[in-house]
Amino acid sequence: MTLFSLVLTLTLLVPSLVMGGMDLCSGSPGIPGTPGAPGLPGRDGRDGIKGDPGPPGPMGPSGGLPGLPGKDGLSGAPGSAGERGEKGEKGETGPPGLPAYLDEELQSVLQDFRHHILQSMGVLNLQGTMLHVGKKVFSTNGQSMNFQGINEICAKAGGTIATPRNEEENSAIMNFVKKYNTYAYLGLTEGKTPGEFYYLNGSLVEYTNWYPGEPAGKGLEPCVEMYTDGTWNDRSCLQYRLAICEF
Ligand SMILES: [Ca+2]
Repeated sequence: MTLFSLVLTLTLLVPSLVMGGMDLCSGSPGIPGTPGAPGLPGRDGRDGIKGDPGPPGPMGPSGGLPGLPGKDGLSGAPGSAGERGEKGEKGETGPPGLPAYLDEELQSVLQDFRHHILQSMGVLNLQGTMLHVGKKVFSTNGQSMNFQGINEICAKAGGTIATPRNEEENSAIMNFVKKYNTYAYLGLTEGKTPGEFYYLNGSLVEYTNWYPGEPAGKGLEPCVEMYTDGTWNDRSCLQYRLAICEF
């Protein structure tokens, strides 16, 4: 029997001895026994709450396999403009537009043109510097110059030197000759044969209104001037004559 077992037995017996002998005698309580040995470990407790994530681990050894590609970065700034490309080929012809008489914008423009042209013609007619004969218009700047100078000034204005093709046109030119009281050169020149005159386009003259006895220059008067009565005379090209053009 161990000391522990003995103590335990006495502890259990003493109270009954004491109780049973209560009436017989009373003693003082005994001293407390020594503490018992620690018990067996208890069962595991419940799981605790999840802890915080730990710090990142150390970098792995070099020489490992490359990782997956990362995400795309932010867009960069726009680049500078490139050089101008070559001109493309001409496109196909577009669809046909409205007929002219249904095109209101076109009709409006034509009305404006007509109005401005009539205004300008009114001014020129009033000044007496423009005469209509059929589809032809004769005009003068009132200046006198030689045959070459008249041809140049008429060409510069977009016309040619006045050339009467019939009596009506001849009368219109005569009106300017009378008004300025100055003979005018006409658009005719003498050919290789004396007395034969040609238009400036090279064709033989068809309508003529020679003064009686003319042309009498015999090849020495290759130009033609108009007198104030509308008749013609062959003359040197170096005189100063009224500049009349036709358009
Ligand atoms: Ca003559």
